[in-house]
Amino acid sequence: MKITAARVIVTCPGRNFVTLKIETDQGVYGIGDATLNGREKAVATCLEEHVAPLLIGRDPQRIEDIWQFLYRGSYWRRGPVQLSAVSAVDTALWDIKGKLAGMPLYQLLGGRSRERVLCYGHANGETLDDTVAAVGKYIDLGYRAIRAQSGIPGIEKAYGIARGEMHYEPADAALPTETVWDTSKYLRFVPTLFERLREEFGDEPELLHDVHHRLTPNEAAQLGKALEPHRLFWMEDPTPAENQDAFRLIRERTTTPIAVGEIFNTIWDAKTLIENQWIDYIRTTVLRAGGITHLRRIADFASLYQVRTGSHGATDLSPVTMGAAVHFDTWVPNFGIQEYMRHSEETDAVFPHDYRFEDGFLHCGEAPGHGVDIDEQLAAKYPYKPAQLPVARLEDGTMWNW
Ligand code: GCO
Ligand code: MG
Repeated sequence: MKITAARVIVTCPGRNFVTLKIETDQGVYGIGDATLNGREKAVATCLEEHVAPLLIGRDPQRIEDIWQFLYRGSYWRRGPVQLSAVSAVDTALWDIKGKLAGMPLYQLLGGRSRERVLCYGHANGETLDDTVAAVGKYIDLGYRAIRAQSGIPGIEKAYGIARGEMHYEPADAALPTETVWDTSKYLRFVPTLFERLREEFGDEPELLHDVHHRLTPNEAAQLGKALEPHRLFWMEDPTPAENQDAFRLIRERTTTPIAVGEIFNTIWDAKTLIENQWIDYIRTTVLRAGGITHLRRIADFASLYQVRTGSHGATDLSPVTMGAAVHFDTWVPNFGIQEYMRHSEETDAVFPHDYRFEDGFLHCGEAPGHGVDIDEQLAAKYPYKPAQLPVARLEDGTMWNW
């Protein structure tokens, strides 16, 4: 059996997506997601110019060997562009294997560990009251776990706040929008938000919050401590994680659970965090961290240290990633939670899929492979539209972490 083509499809049904379609001489094809928000063309070019030619003529059943060939064989290991490309190939190959076997992906991995997959949705609002109302809306929709982000008094554009209803898309302009950040205002405000949410909704709903890399380790420890009475499910990305040792300072000062890893590309980005048990949840995804093949390795390593999975699932990960993720979550023994930011109707139409949300949980389907396809004719109607992520500066103009 041979790979005959590896084609890249770029489409923008409301937001940009890069999709890889691997075709074989037996008519079976597989789909992989290669979307890297704000850097879509870099991955598309990497795939088209450098990776696709390496695949032609290879046996698509040799997933592990192709993974090793692309990772070890590229010499330039790691990095979001290279690993998003490798992930797309790997996801497409697992899709092909599932179709050949006539089995859904979770069966290939070892079968079901659970009946359904707990997921969390995104509630956000310009003000505290708006955010409380948004959380209420998610509870009405059946969500049991909800991430809450709010506008902060005195900060004009806070991370995570949607302009429209339900769909938050940070990549909002061809050139990065400049936002202003103020740590003191943020630290004063956030505990009041969660105090109010517990008052309104009681102990039952799981509440999450994304700090989005804005704090120093000591500030993150202060926030974690202040949030302890409100029992968060997790505090995400409290500080940038290039220096994994920084998390010791947070861990030793607060019991608020910590989740990290949506931008990680390999196990090496998380190794110190996991083996020291400085985090509770690892957020690596099928798309960013080497596909099913490598994500499985990370999850197995994490399980030795009682670290559970909590994969990234923002809208910039296409339904292809979401489909593969729900299969992975259905199997992975040390599953924690799955982020689920619902896609727009236009996006769902371009990517027909059989996973579904019901009653606060996601369910994967039984179709062979990961169960997500692409309607190429429809995709062609939505041409690529340049959009980059914002940047943040302190009030004096200093560049900060967005
Ligand atoms: C999350 C993420 C996203 C990112 C986005 C960047 O937790 O869902 O932080 O909101 O900002 O995926 O492309
Ligand atoms: Mg995040």
